[in-house]
Formats: sequence, structure tokens, C-alpha cells
Amino acid sequence: MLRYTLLILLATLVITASAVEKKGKIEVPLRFDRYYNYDDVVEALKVLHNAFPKLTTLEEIGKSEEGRGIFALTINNPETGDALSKPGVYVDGNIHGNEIQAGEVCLYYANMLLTKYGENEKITKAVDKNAHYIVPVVNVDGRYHFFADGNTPHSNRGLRVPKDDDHDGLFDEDPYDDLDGDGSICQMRIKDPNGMYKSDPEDKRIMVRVKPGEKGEYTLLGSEGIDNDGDGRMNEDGEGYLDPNRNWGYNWMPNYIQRGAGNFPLSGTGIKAVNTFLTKHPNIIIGFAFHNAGGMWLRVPSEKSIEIPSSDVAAYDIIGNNAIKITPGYVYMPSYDLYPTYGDSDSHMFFIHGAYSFVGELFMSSQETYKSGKESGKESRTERNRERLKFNDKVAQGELYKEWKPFNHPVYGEIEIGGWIKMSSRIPHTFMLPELVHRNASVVLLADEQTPDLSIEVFDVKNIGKNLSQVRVRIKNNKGISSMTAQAFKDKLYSKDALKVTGAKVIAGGKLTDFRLNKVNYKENKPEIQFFAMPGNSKVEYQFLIEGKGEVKFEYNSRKAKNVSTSVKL
Ligand SMILES: [Ca+2]
Ligand SMILES: [Ca+2]
Ligand SMILES: [Ca+2]
Ligand SMILES: [Ca+2]
Ligand SMILES: [Zn+2]
Repeated sequence: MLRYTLLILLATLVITASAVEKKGKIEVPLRFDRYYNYDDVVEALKVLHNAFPKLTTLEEIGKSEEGRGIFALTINNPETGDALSKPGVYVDGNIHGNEIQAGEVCLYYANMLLTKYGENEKITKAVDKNAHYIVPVVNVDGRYHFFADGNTPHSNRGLRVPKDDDHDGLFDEDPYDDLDGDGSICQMRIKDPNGMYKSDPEDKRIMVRVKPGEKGEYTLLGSEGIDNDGDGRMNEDGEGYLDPNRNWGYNWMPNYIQRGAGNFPLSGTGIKAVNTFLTKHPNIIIGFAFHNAGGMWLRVPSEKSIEIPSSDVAAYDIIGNNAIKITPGYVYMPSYDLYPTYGDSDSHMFFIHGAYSFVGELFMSSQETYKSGKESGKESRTERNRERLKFNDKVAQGELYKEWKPFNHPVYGEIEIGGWIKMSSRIPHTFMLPELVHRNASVVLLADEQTPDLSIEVFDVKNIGKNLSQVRVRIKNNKGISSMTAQAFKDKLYSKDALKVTGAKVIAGGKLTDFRLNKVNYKENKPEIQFFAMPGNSKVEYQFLIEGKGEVKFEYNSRKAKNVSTSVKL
């Protein structure tokens, strides 16, 4: 009997595994017709690093609550300069444990840069120009448990910090129970002539509410589970909940305002580790955090009362307005338009680390279609469910939905279990994954292209007598993103970008507002150093009156853009 049960169990495991996770040796180029569990992600990063040792650095930047490593892959071509000297692009994913395809977007981005370097001109440029910092999985415990445990598409988001949700003195004592052992937490229903639900006449799998006076067929019992602690409630205290995307430092608010905030900012050990990593890479000028779902590009601010400078909005718009064309159907908006959040990573990136930050909400369930081009118009919830089930049946070969099956529940007796599996609803079926990862990685590539690209030249030198020279310098930013966010400049977040003159005594210096009319805003003190940022697609001219002869150097230093310099012999 035991052997028989084991065999059945084994067979079930094999079937579910083959349905969603295609195992196999992990090789370069990586495959994207599969999802990588936590161990696979680590292996994939190692394989990439081993295949491209010159272009990559792989480091464990910290550990999670359960001691799993959080890995960052840095892609940089040392022949074009140190990573820290270049505009940094940071990409992370899967901060919410269930949002797994975010990790695949990061892996795809890394795989694309490395395997197409030297083959594709645009990608070669991006590798040579930028330092790329990639953390595919922030919530490593979350990813591990999403694959390993029974889950719904929406469960297992937070950090593994125990919390007593129902205040009974026990912590995480009554999670969902994967009763049928298929890896998903589905729904339970029981036959009941007095129930409030019946089968949809068109698709018996869909439960619809009975109309007044109508006879019912079923009572819905909620998600798979039992009352583990015997307190009369089911599934009332699952894992966590500490929301890793409400645990960051900027505008953090305690739990009574922001659910999931944690006891203090950066209390999540992995969150703190990622923040330390960001601090060690002050050259990061743009950041992407990938999530699911809904099809959105979100930018700061995440609360309506916070305003950011219009020039920063303009920089965001250059990426955002193009991103929505690369990912059709996505919308671009400030994140407060969705709902206000406190202590999110994107605000932390922008206000604390001075980087333009985007949230990419991957995947639209509306792409799960089963209709001809002619059919359109608003559908009811039930109509939409019918279509999604047809999509499951005819396009996904039944792999996204578990048919209702009898189960003997320890408390309720004969029930049925069925519904959408954990790899559905917010995550594309693997046949749709390649397009999703490619389009979204292309948005990051678009951002790479727009990171600042500065040039400097001396365009006019005149001897004006008394051992004095008048020197005019022009600096250009040839790309759309500023060398420093206007917000960081305003907040004095760090030492401002500056033009420095060395090699001779500078008597006067300032911004040339009109070189034809010789109009200059001279700076009163220390004219040899001029503080200013270089906005996207901009040009500025400065004039210096310099005493003496010799080689004079003009150097524009920026924390996030690549420094540029030129010199002139007087
Ligand atoms: Ca409890
Ligand atoms: Ca199950
Ligand atoms: Ca309970
Ligand atoms: Ca309890
Ligand atoms: Zn998320």
C-alpha cells in the first residue's frame, strides 16, 4: 500500500514538473522556454560568468533570512574603463517571491549582452559604454519556496520573517496545505444543495453565484488547507508577512500606515545587503526593478504629495514613452497613480541613490486570448473566465488549470479541488516567456543608450593682454539622461558634478550665457571650479580668464557620467 502511494506520488511529481519546469543541463546561451528555480538561477549565473570571465564579475552580495546567497553579476568591459568610471545600469527582479519571471528578464538581459557582444553593434556599444549590475533574484527565499512549496499565484511574496498574523501567540502556524501534493494551492468546493454557487452552464469548471430563489450546487471552501492549529480557522497565519518592497529607507512608514513595512527600514537582511551593494556603486544612474503583473512602467514619486523636478520627469519620459512602444499594451505612469506606497525600492533608488528608477510590471493576463480578431468589446468576469479556460485548453494544452477532482478532506470529507495553478495568472506560460523577456530587456537596452555621453572641447582662446588669456570651453551631453538627477542636485545628495581648471591661475570664470554678446555669469569665489549638472541633450559654455602660460587642463567630473577632459597650451 505504501509502495503504491509512493508510486502515485512520484508519478504526480514527474507530471507536474514536466508541465512547467523543463529540467536539463544549464548551458550558454541560456534557454528561456523554462523557468529557473533558485538553484538554477545561481547555476545560470555561474555558467555565464565562466563563459565570459573577462566581461563579468559574479559576487554573493549578502544572504537572506534563511541563509541563501543573493548574487550580483556585473558586466563590464575593462578595456573601455573601470566599471565605476562608467554610467551604471542596475537591474533587479523577483523582490516579491512569487514574481518569478522578473528573474528570467534579468537573466535574459545578461545572456543577451554577453552572447551578442561583438556580434550585434547596439549590444556591443551598451557593454562597452556602461557598467551593468544585475541581481536577478532579490528575494531568494521567496523564489526558493515558490517553486518548492504549494502556492497560489499570489502567495509567498514576502521575506521569511515570522509574524503572528492572528495574534494567537503562534507564528506562521497555519499556512496553506497542498492537500493533493501537486505543488499548487488551488480551490476547494463541496457539493451542497443549499450552497450559494452553481456551475456555469457553458463551462462547468466556473463557479457562478446563484440568483435569488435559484437552487445552489456548491459551497466554496476557499484555498486548499486544513486548520493546522485547531483554532477554528483555516490558513489564517501563513509565512511572513514582511514586504521587501516596503522595507526601504526613503519615506518608510510603520505597519499601521504601510502593511508589510517591517519593524524598521532595511530590516530585511537581503534588502540591507542590496542597499550596501548600491552604495558601493555610486555610478548607478538608472535602475530597473522587475515585478509582475499588469503591464506597467512605473516611475517615482510613489505618493502624490511628493513632487520631483520637471527636468527629471522629462528624463523619465524619454525612457517611459519609448518603453510602452517596445512592450505593447503596457502603460507608463507615476506609481502613485496605481496606489501610494511607502518604503518602496524605486523611491529609495531615486531619492537616496540619485538614480532614475523604473518598476517594470511584467505580463498582462489579457494576452491570454482565445478569440478571433473580430470579437471584441467588454466582457463580464464569467465571460473572461470562459475565455481564459479556452486559452488554457486550446493554447496552453491544459497546463495552467487543474481540473476539479475529488479529495477526501480530513474535516469536510468528500470535497473537490481544482482551479488555476501557481504557474498561471501572473506568469506567462513558457511559450510566451521568450517574447516577454526579450521585449523587456530591450527597454533596459534603450535606457543604456540614453545614459549620459559627455564631450568637452576648448572652442575659443584669445590673448587679452597683461599675461591673461580668455578661454572658452564647451561641454555637451549627447544623450537623453542627465549626468545627475535634478533632485540630487537640489538635495545636495552628494558632491555635485563640476568643471575644474588646473595648471594655471584662474582669475575669473563663469557660465557663458551668450558667447556672441560676451555675456558671462562670473562666479564669485573659486572660479577654477564650477558646479553644474549636464541635463540630457544639452550644451553649456564656460569662460575663464587665466593668468600665465603653460598647459591648462579642463576636467568635468561626474559621479555617474564618465568624466571628460581636455587641455590647451597657453
Ligand atoms: Ca498565529
Ligand atoms: Ca494542490
Ligand atoms: Ca488555524
Ligand atoms: Ca492560529
Ligand atoms: Zn511586486
